[in-house]
Amino acid sequence: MKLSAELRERDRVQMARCLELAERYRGRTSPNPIVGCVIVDRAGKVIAEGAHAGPGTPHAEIAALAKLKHKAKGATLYVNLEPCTHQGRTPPCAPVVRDSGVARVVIGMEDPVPGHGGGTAVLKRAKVAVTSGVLREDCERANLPFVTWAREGRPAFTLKAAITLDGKIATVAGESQWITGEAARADVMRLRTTHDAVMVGIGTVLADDPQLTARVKGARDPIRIVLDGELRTPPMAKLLDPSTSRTSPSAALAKLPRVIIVTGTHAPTDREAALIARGADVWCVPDDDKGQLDVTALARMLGESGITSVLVEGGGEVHASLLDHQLADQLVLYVAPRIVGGPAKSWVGGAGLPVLASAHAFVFDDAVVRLGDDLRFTALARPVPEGT
Ligand code: AOF
Ligand code: ZN
Repeated sequence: MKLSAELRERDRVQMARCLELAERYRGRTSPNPIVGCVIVDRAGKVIAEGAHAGPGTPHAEIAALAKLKHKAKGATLYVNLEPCTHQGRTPPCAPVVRDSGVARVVIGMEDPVPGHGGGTAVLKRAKVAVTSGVLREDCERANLPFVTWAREGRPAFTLKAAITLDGKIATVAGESQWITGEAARADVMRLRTTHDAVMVGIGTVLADDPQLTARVKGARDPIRIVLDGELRTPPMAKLLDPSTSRTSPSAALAKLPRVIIVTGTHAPTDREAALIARGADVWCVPDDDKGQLDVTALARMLGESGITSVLVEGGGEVHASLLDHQLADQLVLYVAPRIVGGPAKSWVGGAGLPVLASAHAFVFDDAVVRLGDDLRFTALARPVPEGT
């Protein structure tokens, strides 16, 4: 079907609205996607909207159709993810959409979960007009965690750092609090509420004793993950204090522990019991002779647990390790207009790359945002071209 320019523009506007509705539940739907749905009548007037609120609750299409008692004759239904055909925690949506009498369905992107697609075919067989790929890039971007998890079986990792203009995370004397101002630090809290988990290295736990909770009214706390090759996390560390976090990012993740300490095969076992007694789970992953934990194995384990997004808050060795293993999916950098110079630590450690051509490559994403005196940059990993 050839669409008029006017209709194509209307499709984009309604798809953008679907993403806006979906966005309200970011951080609460894992391992499910964020999905929004808009239904318009023949005149183009919105008659119902819906969004998916988390595992076990109705999918977005069903939430919107329920407001019309599942009858939408001649209407157009917009949804940022192809309607599903599988029986999961909830029944398949495509047949419900088909039976509602809608004349047209506009989809942002196909379902990336193997075996969950096929909704388009179900609709087309019933002579429902289907348009796919409206704002596809935005839809894929909005569901980066879900798409990464569905395609690669691991969470999407966001590397976050607060840095000076010369890329440092501390002065030569180790002073780091605070590089960025209050507005940037408040934005980090928002990031924590929109990720399933927050991960740091043991160095950060020993230096800062952080809680790593969201501290936003009404928000849920992420699961806390510590990379700790030798189990040096003090049992009295603040992040192990049961009063620092009671909530879970989503109903499907509620069975997971609040804190996961990840260690290697060479860790002293006598320290484990004290950490478990404080409510943490201790996970063991392979490590090399330098004590480097296998982050690829960890990523797989996190994916198997249904964690689809992890905010990595440093330090530099953790960031370097994720970059080196092609696990840095997006970056959020808060840059303060200050310079400290010298050999102070930069936000990425490791051995460094000698050849510019092999530098980790990113594409700047959203516009730069001003937060008080600071700026926030976001970037997405540039996909490695096939065959390299
Ligand atoms: C959602 N929300 O609005 C749509 C989804 O097992 P379930 O019932 O939780 O289904 C999850 C799958 O359903 C998900 O992986 C995706 O393939 C499909 N579509 N999921 O959570 C929605 N439309
Ligand atoms: Zn569905």
